[in-house]
Amino acid sequence: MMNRAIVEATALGVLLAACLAVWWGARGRRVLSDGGVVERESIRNEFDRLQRAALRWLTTTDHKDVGLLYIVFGTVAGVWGGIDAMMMRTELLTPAADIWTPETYNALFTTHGLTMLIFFAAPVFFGIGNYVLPLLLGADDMAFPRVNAIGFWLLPPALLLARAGLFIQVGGQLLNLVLPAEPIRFLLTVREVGVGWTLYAPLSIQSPNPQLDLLLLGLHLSGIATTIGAINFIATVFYERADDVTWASLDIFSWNMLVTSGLALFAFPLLGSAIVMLLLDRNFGTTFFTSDGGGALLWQHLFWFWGHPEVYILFLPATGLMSLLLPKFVGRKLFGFRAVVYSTLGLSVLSFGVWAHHMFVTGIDPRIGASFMAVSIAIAVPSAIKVFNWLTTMWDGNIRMTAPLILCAGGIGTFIIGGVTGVFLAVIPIDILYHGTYYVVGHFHLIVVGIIPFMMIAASYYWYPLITGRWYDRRLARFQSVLLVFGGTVAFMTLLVIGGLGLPRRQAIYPAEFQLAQQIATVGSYVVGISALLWLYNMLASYWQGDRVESTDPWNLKKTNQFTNEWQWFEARMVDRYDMTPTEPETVRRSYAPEAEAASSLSSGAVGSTWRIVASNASLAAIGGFVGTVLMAGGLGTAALVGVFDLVSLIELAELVGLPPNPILGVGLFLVGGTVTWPLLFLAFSDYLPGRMLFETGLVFATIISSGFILAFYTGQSGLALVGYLAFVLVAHWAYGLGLTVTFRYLQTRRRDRLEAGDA
Ligand code: HEM
Ligand SMILES: [Cu+2]
Repeated sequence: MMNRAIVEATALGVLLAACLAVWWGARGRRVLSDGGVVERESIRNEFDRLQRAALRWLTTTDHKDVGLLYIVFGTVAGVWGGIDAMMMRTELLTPAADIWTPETYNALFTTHGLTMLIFFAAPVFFGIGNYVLPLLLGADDMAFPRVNAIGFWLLPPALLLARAGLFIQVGGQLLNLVLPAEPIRFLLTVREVGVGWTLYAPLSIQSPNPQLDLLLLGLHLSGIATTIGAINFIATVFYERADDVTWASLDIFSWNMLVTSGLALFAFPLLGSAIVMLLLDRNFGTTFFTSDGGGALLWQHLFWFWGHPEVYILFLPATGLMSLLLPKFVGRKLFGFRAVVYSTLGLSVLSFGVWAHHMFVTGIDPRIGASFMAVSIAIAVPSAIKVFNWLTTMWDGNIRMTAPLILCAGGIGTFIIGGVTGVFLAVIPIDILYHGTYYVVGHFHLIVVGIIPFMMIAASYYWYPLITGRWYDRRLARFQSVLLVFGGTVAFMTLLVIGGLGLPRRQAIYPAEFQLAQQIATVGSYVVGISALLWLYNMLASYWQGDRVESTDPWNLKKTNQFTNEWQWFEARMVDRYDMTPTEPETVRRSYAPEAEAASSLSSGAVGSTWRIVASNASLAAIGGFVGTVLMAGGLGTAALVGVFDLVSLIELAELVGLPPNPILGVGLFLVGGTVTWPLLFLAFSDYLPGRMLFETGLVFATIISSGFILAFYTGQSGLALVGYLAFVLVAHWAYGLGLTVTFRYLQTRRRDRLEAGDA
C-alpha cells in the first residue's frame, strides 16, 4: 500500500514544476513579429525582473491583476483537488482497498470535495468577475480596490490552513528519516481530515485529529474572503456603472455575478457562525451539536442552509457565462433576455428554501419533508427556462465550431442530464432509494464538472486574446474541449448507472461485479484529467508563443452587433498601444440591450404602442389561423373519410381540457385553438427566428405541433391504418403551416406597402 501524503505532495510538486518549465521554455523561444526568436536574457537580468514582478503582483490593486491572481490561485487549488480525484478513481480500479487504505480514501473524498467547492470553483469565478465585470460595466475599477486585494490575499492562507495536514505529514515523515519518532510524534499523527466535506456531527466533534481545527479555521477565513468579494461586486454593479449602462442594458454576466454575490452575502456569515460553534464544541465543551444540546440534526440544518445556496453560488456564474458566450458563437442575441434574468433571480430565492432536501432520510417530519419536496421540484422551472432560452438562442444560428462553442453545447447537454437526475432526487421516495449511492455522485458531478469547469474554460478561450493579446492554439483547444466533454460524460454517466444499481458511495471497497463499470468511470476521469493538463499547457505556452492578435475585433463580433463593452475597451487599447486600425464598422450598437424590450418599459406612450402591436398581431394571427384551420380541416376530413382518423378524437379533445364529451365542443376547441393559440405562438417564434424563410419555419412549426397531436391522440391503430393516420396528420398540419405563412406573408406585405404609400 502506498503512502498517500508522499505521492500526493510529489504529484503536486511535479505538476507545478512542469508548469514552470513550460513557462520558462516558452518564454525562451518567444517569436518576434519579424519571425526571429528572442534570446533568453542573462540570469542576472532575469532575476531582477522576477523581483520586480513579485513586488508588483504582491501589492497590486488593479482589478485585472487581482482577477488573474484569483484565477491562478483557483487553478492551483483545482489541480490539487483534481489530484485527490485521480487518486480516488485510481483506488476504485480494483474492488479491494489495495492502493490506499480506506482511511486514506476517506481523507481523499473529504479534501477533494472541500478543495473543489471552496478553493477552486468560487475563486475562479470571482477572478473572471474581477477581470471582466468592470470592463463590461465601463467602470474604472472595482468599487473598493484595496479591499478587493485583501479579499484575495485571505485565500492562500485559508487554503494552506485547510490542507496543512498534507505538509505536516510529509514534513514529519521526512524528519523521521533523520530523527527518532518519539519527539515528532505529533507531526506523525496529523492526517488530512476524513470526515466528509459536510463535516457532520457527531463525527466532526469527536474526531481527535487536530488538523480538523485548522481546517475549520481555514474555512472560516475563506468565508470572510468570499463575503468581502461579494460586497465589492454588489457595490461595483450598483455604483460604478458607466452612464450609458442602465439596469435595462446591464449585461447578463454582470446580472449573474450580482445575484451570486447576494447569495454569498446571505449564506457565508451563516456558515461562519456554524463553524465557530463547531470549534467551540470541539475545544471548549459547549454542546451546540451534541446529543445533550442542539443535536447532530441542528448541524445539518445550518450546514445545508449554507450548502445548498453555495451550490448555486458556483452554478449561477457558469450560467451567466453561458448566456454571455453562446450568442457570440451562434451570431444571434440571447433569446428572452428578461426571462433569463428573472430565472436567475428565481433560482437565487428558491435556493434558500430547499436545504432540507439533503435531509430526507434523517427522519424529519414527513410534512416538512413534503413541503421541501414541492419547493425543490419547483426549482426545475427556472432551470428549464434557462435551458430553453439557450436552445432557442442556438436555433437557426450561424454556428461557429470553436472550442468555446463545443464547451457551451456540451455544457447544455450535461446540465440537462444533471438537472433532470436532480429532479428525481428531489422526490422523497426516489431519494430514499438513491441517497448515499453513486447516483448522487453522478448527478452532481454532471453539473460541477459538466457546466462549471466547461464554462470557465470556454471563458478562458474567449477572453484569451483580450487578456494576452495573443491567440491560444486553436486546434489543440478544440481537441481539448471534445476530450473534456467526452471524458466527463463517460465518467459521470457511468456513475449514474452504478448508483442506479445501488452501489453506496464513499467506500474504498466494493463488490467485484462493479469492477468493469468502475474502471470505465476511472478511464473517463483520466481523460478529464488529461484534457485539463492540455488546457493548462495551452494557456501557458501560448502566452509567449501564440499568434499575435491582428485585429481589434478578433472574434468578428461587429458583424453580428455583439461588440460588447469589454471588446470596445480592448479595441481602444490596441489602437493606442500598437497603432492598429479599428475594424469596420467603427461604431457599433451593443447587442445585449434588447431594443424591443426597452420599448415596453412602463411609460404611457410605450404601453400604448405595445397595445397596438398586440392588437395588430392578434388580428394577423386570427386571419392566418382561420385560413390554416380551414386547410387543415380539409386534410383531416379526407383522413376521416378514408377511415384513418377517428372523429372521436375531437370528443377527447373536449375532455382533455375538462369540458363535457361533446363533439360540437371538440370542433369548437379545434377551431379556437387553430385560429388563435397556434398562430400567436407561431408569430412569437418567427419573431425570434430571423433569417430563415417564413415558409420553412411554417413547415417546421407544423411538424412540431403535429408530433404533439399524434402523441396526444394516438388511438391505438396499427399497420396500414397507423401509417395512413401518421401521413394524414402530418399532411394536414403542413397544410395548416403553409396556410399560416402564406397568409402572414401576404398580409404583412400589404401592410408594409400601405405604410410606405402613407409615408410618401
Ligand atoms: C475529473 C474531475 C472529477 C472527478 C474524477 C471526481 C471524482 C470524485 C469522486 C470519485 C468522489 C467520491 C465519491 C464517493 O466516494 O462518494 C467525488 C466526490 C465529490 N466531488 Fe468530485 N470529481 C471531480 C471533479 C469535481 C469538481 C470540479 C467538484 C466541485 C466543483 C467536485 C466536487 C465533489 C464533491 C463535493 C464531492 C463529495 C465529497 C464527499 O462525498 O464528501 N468534484 N468526486
Ligand atoms: Cu440542495
